[in-house]
Amino acid sequence: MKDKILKELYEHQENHISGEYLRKKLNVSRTAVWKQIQSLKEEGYVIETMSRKGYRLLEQRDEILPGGVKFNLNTREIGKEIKYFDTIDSTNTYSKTIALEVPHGTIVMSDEQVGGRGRLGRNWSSPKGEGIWMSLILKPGIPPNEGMKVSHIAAAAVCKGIREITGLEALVKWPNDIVINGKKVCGILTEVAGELNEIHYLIVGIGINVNNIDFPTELEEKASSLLIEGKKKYDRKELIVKIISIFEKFYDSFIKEGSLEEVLRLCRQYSALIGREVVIIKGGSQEAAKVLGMTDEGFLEVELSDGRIEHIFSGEVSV
Ligand code: BT5
Repeated sequence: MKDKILKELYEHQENHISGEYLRKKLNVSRTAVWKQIQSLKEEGYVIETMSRKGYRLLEQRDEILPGGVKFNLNTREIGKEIKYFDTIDSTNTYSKTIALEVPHGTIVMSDEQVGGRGRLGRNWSSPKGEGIWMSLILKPGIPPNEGMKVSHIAAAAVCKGIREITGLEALVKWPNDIVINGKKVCGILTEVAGELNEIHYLIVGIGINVNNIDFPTELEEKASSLLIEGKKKYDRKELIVKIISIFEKFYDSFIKEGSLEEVLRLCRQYSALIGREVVIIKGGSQEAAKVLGMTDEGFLEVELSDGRIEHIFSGEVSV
């Protein structure tokens, strides 16, 4: 019932709606309506209550409370269920604990992460109210070695979404970063649980620096945010809705038709690496190479200094 009340409030944000209207619409008592409104307020929704007029949802532009995302999404499955936190250690870590019980497409998001993770045990800085810190829980029924492709789908969706909303020239830095003017604005952490031949679930963690004004000293040189690059604040809800919608389209055509065509086209067109001289970091060693392209499998195709051509599956590349 709470969800239905929330939906009504979102749909009538311009006006107040009366307790009587809600009571009739949902066929419950006025006390029940009142109780649910109190409970929504406790969750952080700002609801104005005026005698004789009723209730109205007041939402600051930059809130990311789940209703604002959920009721603006037109997706089929992804984001139908949203778990929202003010603060959490890591949305990826939490997602793992609930993945088997929740439906495919559930999104976990938090206004802040205090233990945000990157790859290989690295940290991901996730200050409160400034970015998008979310994880998608997916159950695609594909072999684990295909998981990497879902990561490329996420990268393409984030890149396209950022471009459409902000007009900024976001590029995909293979395999999992989005950069603007050479600085990282987004990182993606895809984690897979399953057996040799089938994935049980896959968690795609997406961290986007949206309205960060500054960064810890150690990140200053390499990190940026949409606000810093675009010189204005962006609405995180709007970005989430756009990115999730694009993601579901790409994901569906991959799962249903096995097609990654549009994703690969975007990753190639907006590649931060193709055509450039880079350094490939493998374990402790480093090797200079020129990036030739991206294969249909999503590998990076490089030419090493001795002329050998290699396809890189995962790893670190610096420019
Ligand atoms: C990544 O790892 O880029 C993956 C980041 C994924 C974050 C999301 S947020 C939601 C979900 N929940 C999580 O706990 N994680 C996911 P990697 O390629 O290993 O990059 C990590 C490196 O990026 C760090 O070692 C820093 O140098 C740098 N870094 C840390 N925080 C950053 C930030 N906010 N912006 C840009 N760079 C950052």
